[in-house]
Amino acid sequence: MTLQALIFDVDGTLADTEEAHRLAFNASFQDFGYDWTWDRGLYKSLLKVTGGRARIRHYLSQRHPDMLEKPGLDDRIVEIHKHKTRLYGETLAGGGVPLRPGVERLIGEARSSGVALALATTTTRSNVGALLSGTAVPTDWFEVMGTGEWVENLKPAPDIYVRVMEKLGLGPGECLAFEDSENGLRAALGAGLGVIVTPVSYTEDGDFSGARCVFSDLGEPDRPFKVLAGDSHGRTLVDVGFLRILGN
Ligand code: XBP
Ligand code: MG
Repeated sequence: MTLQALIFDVDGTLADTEEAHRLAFNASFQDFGYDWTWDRGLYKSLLKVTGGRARIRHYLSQRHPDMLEKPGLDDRIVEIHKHKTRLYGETLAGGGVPLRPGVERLIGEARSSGVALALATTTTRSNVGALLSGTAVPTDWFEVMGTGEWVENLKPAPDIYVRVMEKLGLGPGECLAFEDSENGLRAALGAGLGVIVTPVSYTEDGDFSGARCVFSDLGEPDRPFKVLAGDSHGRTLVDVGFLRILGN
């Protein structure tokens, strides 16, 4: 195959953002006067439900089922989530969460090699902007930015990857996807893509069968990745040359 594009998930893959999301959810609940608190263990299990609004609804169905009967609950969830997004954006503006090892390097290298860049995420466009605003990677480097607003069915449904490839005008054999979670991996595999998984602490327990490779991160020249599954072909970092081999 000729590798034409790299499609990156955002949360967990570009940066380890889930802790900032968790704290923003909790702060929003507090500001709305609810005594709901998501600790790390609970949040890890709630991450199985992608998308903040669906996650809040799922939590209520599990822990506060009486809330589901309240009139106007859906509107209330939208308000809580909007406020959460504002708080999260404030935390991230100006580099609150750094990019993961190798991300800036690989993205820069793809650009200079003529390989297109795209995003396929469950989160909102404003959160992507907030994350990247504090980094050396501007949003306009991504030819396509597929965000949660684009699709009805969030990951693990393949829809977001299918839409992104439609916009790129490319097929799955010409692209590779980067994910950190089992839900993300299933979404990308469902769209027919080859996938490189770089888990974070919130997602490391996932079942990553079907991934081309699972690495601790993308690696840097002075900071090799750890191989968690798959064949690294003797490499110590993910670069475009290696991806061309993996894509085949
Ligand atoms: C990430 C998510 C998101 C974030 C929260 O999934 O599931 O919901 O946790 O962001 P992925 P929002 O990395 O697979 O895209 O509150 O904006 O949904
Ligand atoms: Mg992710």
